[in-house]
Amino acid sequence: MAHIRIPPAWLIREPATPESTFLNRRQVVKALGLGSVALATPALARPGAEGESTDAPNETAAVSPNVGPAVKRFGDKFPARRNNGFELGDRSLTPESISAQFNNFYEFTTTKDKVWELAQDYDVDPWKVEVKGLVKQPRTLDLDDIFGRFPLEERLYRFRCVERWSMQVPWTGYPLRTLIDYLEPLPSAKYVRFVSLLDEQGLPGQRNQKQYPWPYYEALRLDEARNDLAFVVVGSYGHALPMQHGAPWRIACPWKYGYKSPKSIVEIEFTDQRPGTFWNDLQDEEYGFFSNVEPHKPHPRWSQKWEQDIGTEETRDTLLYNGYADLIGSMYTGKET
Ligand SMILES: Nc1nc2c(c(=O)[nH]1)N[C@H]1C(S)=C(S)[C@@H](COP(=O)(O)O)O[C@H]1N2
Ligand SMILES: [Mo]
Repeated sequence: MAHIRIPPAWLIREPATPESTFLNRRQVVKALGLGSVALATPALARPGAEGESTDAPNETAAVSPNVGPAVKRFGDKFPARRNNGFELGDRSLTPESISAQFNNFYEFTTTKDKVWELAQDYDVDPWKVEVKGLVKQPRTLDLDDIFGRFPLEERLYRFRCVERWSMQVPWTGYPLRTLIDYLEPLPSAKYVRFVSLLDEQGLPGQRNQKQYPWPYYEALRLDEARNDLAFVVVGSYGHALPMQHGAPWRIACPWKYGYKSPKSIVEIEFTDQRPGTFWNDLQDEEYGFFSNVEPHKPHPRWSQKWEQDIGTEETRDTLLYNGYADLIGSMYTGKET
């Protein structure tokens, strides 16, 4: 496939202004009424956790696409050709200086504006992905498989967290269906389960937050995983994926709340029974298995009718399936979600 190597306009970024960025992110969190552990169940939230986000901003912080030595060797694959079939409509792309410094990645910390710093030096090379369960042949994938086996494309996707913040990101990767077809699940397989990395030594959040059932795990029904929108992500903003976004690879499932898009995946399993998922197992009433973005289905602790853009700080109405209803089609018609 021909890759047009013209750097997209958003690669030419304005100089990062970390202080205002950090303060702004904090204001968003405040406006949303979210502490730094908003996603957590009430029982898991530590008293005073909200205070964490008032740390002095790091003056020296700058945007750094910390792809690490791991994925630098795949640098020539970026930027990939953009697939123009995915438009953001009325929204603009979120600057990388904002989206890459405001992350949910509890393996590092629950403090969103600290993840990127803690993730900075994490090395993901070598990386193995175990493929198991109802599959023609169990196998182990490595970085060459993940980065090099399928043609890469760039897609502009909306992204909506259950906590009501949203952003728009240029992801690079390929349809999850492409990977699934390559792995050849058996006809009896009905679900695909993903497990994220486990590394107590290297991941402060796993070391310090023993109340969580590490490693993080998620799952999709196989028809959801085969929907064209479900995307394997290996890059963002025209380069390999930085650790804070889930290097070396993660899922982007943009019609669902963010936690359905697991990061830093080390295991893929095909099953015929619906697998448990991290947040659903912790708090079923708050985080359903399907967790599609549905404005009229409130979270028990807040309405989902509106959301706030972390880039523009604009508040707007939540769209059904995050604006992807047309592409979802009849996937949920007549089925309980
Ligand atoms: N392994 C893992 N994957 C994860 C999470 C996490 O804590 N650990 N957080 C989820 C949540 S709640 C969201 S909103 C998105 C955030 O992705 P981003 O930080 O790249 O924006 O990642 C999802 N995937
Ligand atoms: Mo989220």
